[in-house]
Amino acid sequence: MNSTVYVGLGSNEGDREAQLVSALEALSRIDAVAVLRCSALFESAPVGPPQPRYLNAVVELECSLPPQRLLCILQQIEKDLGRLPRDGRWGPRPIDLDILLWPGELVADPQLQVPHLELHKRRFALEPLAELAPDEEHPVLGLSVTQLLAQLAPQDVQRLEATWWPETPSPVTES
Ligand code: PH2
Ligand code: MG
Ligand code: MG
Repeated sequence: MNSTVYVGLGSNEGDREAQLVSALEALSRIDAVAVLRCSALFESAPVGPPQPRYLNAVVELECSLPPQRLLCILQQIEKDLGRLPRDGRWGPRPIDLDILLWPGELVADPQLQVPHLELHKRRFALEPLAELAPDEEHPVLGLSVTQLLAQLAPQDVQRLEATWWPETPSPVTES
């Protein structure tokens, strides 16, 4: 069965935009995944320890895999794009791919939580998500993406005019 999934992309090491584009291309090569729409790119101040600024975006996927299988694929793409285990949970990283929201799914396993446990606190994830799914509800908090944003303090998150990134929000066509 196909479901819609929202995945957050982040990069704050190396050529950030090229790595986000490479991650998008890798996702669109997976048979069980189709990239439906992309948010704009956003540049954001790091949340957590001091480190370089991030580029963030959110993509809407259609996916016929269960959450754990999609997680494995995202982790493999991170590895292929040069993410090392030493990059850890909060350090700088060339690429980070997180399942943010999966309408109809709640996952509370040690290695995967959906919705993402920090989603409601992070403007760098909610602002791009709001371009794609403003009315989607957080199944635990019972608030829409727009409502979550409205209750959040300001954070330094700037929407960028895209350069190579697909025009937004629009379908990504595969060649
Ligand atoms: N990701 C983190 C930690 N801090 N800050 C911003 N601005 N963007 C991120 O993607 C991000 C972060 C851990 O995944
Ligand atoms: Mg993350
Ligand atoms: Mg991650």
